[in-house]
Amino acid sequence: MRLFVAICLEDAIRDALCRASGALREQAQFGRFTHRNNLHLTLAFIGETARLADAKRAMASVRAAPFSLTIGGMGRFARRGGDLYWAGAELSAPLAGLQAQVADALRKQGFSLDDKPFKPHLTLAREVRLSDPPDENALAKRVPPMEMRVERITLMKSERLQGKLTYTPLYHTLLEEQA
Ligand code: 2AM
Repeated sequence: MRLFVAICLEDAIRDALCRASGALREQAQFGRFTHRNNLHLTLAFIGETARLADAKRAMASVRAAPFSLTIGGMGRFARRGGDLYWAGAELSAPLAGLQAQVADALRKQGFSLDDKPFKPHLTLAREVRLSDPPDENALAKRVPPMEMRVERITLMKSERLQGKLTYTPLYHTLLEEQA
């Protein structure tokens, strides 16, 4: 199975992201837009594995306090064949600490993760082709700043069901105030 660890989003945030990606969809000649249910912030991508118990053990070892996540802005990663558009998330100290802890816990369980620096983003669309892509400043204004309280992280399974990309939560770790 294909696994990753994510922060799932509140409804109000999903709504705002859908508004921003809807506007992009109207302008685009082509794009694969993330379904509302699939919007998330990835903390670690595990990839294909059969070791679900080890992934859960890593999740269970994470100790972190709830924190406020700031989402906002939009950006673009240029890709051949169509760009990836994302909404930003602020790399605050609690988010960076949590991501590092999740990655360490997974590595301790023997998973090998990408060691590129963490760039928190919420993918809104892939393979987007736009004849006149908005410039960086205009894009940044398309998602207003929003905050949400992060109280759990989730181990997700990613699969295609009847051709549809489907994410299923398999395990949660609650974030709790640390003594
Ligand atoms: P992306 O949206 O930037 O592609 C599920 O695929 C999640 O894991 C997505 O948020 C995806 O990020 C992330 N991810 C990170 N590395 C990945 C990889 N090598 N292959 C697929 N997804 C990856």
